[in-house]
Amino acid sequence: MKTVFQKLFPRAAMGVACAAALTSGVASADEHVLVLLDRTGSMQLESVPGKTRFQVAKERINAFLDIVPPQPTKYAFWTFEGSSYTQVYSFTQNKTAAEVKAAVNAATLGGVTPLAHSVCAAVDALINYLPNEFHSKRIYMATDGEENNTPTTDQCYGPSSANPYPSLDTNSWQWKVRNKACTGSANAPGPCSGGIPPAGLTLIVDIDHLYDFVPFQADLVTEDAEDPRARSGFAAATLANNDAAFFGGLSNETNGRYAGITPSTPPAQATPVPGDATGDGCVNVADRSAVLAQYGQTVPAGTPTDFNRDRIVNIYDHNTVLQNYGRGCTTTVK
Ligand SMILES: [Ca+2]
Ligand SMILES: [Ca+2]
Repeated sequence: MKTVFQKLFPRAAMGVACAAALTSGVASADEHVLVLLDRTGSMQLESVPGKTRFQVAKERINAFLDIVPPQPTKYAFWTFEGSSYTQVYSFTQNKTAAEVKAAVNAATLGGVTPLAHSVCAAVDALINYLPNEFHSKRIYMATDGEENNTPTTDQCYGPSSANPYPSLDTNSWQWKVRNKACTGSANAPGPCSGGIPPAGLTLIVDIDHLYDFVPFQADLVTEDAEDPRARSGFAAATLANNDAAFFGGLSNETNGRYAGITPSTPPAQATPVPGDATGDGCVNVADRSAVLAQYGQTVPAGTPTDFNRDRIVNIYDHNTVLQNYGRGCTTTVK
């Protein structure tokens, strides 16, 4: 278990600790979640049929904010485009999930993509917010990738890695972002489990990646090598697939959740309803049964029944089903 909270409370004691907190009203450690929304121009491209990448990203963030969190949560909400990021809300503003949702829904599209710059600044914001207390820390980024505008003076500026994750080129932007998220320093490789000084904080990175998946077809590229359009198509596909490998790897290393959403992703999974563990777009008895079947279990990141992403299926996930019961269903099953 990687979060500070979970380090403090060993797995066997977790149920007891949660139960004690519920009955006594004693506050446990908080979770600090920085939501980072890509609002660059390419987010206007179509994702699943009838919805832009931007719309899908917004709906997914909305769904995340509708789950029942496992502990008190403080939110920050940033967007990025152009030359930098915008701090729409900082942690110290103490905004509610509903206020963050409203701001997410009001976000508009802009220009180019300072992705590395924004992620690394977000890591700093999380490290520096209440640095001497024990809290879980999470970045939740929705993006279509394609980093192209981090300032050359930035801590995480670098060329794109020629080699895909995990063999990232030293000093590439991907290498620096990965190091930053894991060790707190862009130029310091090290295990994500080592903890970021001074408190030994570990950071979770969740990424929703909205892109077009293009299968890797070496034969086709060789035959069409004379066609500039084929080459550029191949380059774009390589870029998207390398982004997918990097984002997936970074999420995995930090015990976060990666979701790749392409135009062929089933709509109910592209824009999930909170509480829908079965992925059919409807919250009903089947979802409750799915949660109960894994109740009390520690599960891998991304497990559908673990709505609040703390890698434990318990009362909070069950409450997420109950609070959203009937949502998305054409016929209500009680
Ligand atoms: Ca369902
Ligand atoms: Ca959970």
